[in-house]
Amino acid sequence: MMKIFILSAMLLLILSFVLKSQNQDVSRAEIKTSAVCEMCKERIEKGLKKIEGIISASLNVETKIVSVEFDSTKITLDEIRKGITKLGYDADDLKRDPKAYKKLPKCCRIDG
Ligand SMILES: [Cu+2]
Repeated sequence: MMKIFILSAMLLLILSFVLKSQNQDVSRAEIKTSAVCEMCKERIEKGLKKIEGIISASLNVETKIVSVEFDSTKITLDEIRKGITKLGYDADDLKRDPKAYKKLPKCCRIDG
């Protein structure tokens, strides 16, 4: 009896895992930001990873491009761009949020 219980519990676990991975639709995107230094990199990467639906974020300081992996069933590319602007940075054609920008350390502001 116990064996059957454990077996069915395991099956259920596997099934839910498979369903979960099927429901996820992983997309990749590259977004141009206005990051200037390592601190910006950290802020953007950490800030993005906190957003639901974003799987990974990696910014290249030299190109200012952040590569994002996200679950497109949970978040859209535009919402990710908006998330970046709320951190105080431009994202492609979207302008940074002025309030968030003001809170950035001086070295992270483009116009000093
Ligand atoms: Cu910076």
